[in-house]
Amino acid sequence: MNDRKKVIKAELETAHRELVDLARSLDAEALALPTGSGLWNVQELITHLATFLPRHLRDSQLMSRGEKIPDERRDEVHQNNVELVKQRHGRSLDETLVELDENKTSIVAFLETVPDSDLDRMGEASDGQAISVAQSFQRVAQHYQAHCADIAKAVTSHRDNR
Ligand code: NI
Repeated sequence: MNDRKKVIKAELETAHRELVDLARSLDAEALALPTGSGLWNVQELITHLATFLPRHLRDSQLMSRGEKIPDERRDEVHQNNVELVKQRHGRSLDETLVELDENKTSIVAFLETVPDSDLDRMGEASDGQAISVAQSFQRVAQHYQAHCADIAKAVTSHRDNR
């Protein structure tokens, strides 16, 4: 792996580890807290992070081959995310973290196969933004980080309101 891919891989691994550490630090009460999304509680938000990746991986793979991602409106992506979380209702955190880990392993394995020359290939993300293949990997780490911040906020505001 070249240096650039090593940096992207390290970002993914770090964001993933931070998410797992945060998830493991939460008790049942914290896992049940509502989040700012208004839709999911903390545990469901972690489930969302464990389930969005196969679709994202598919999109990144198409992008790396210079193929267009099939047109899907943003609310369909959202609906799909909602459905994936719903299907896993009642599942334990441990099971969710196993799925999260499997997905992270697949995306890192895919990163290792992407030729360096394809990292700057441009494509369209599911929200319509023009992004490069490298950015599509970075978005995974950013997605973990954004929702970790949502979780931290939910936990903090609950503590402050007690
Ligand atoms: Ni999200």
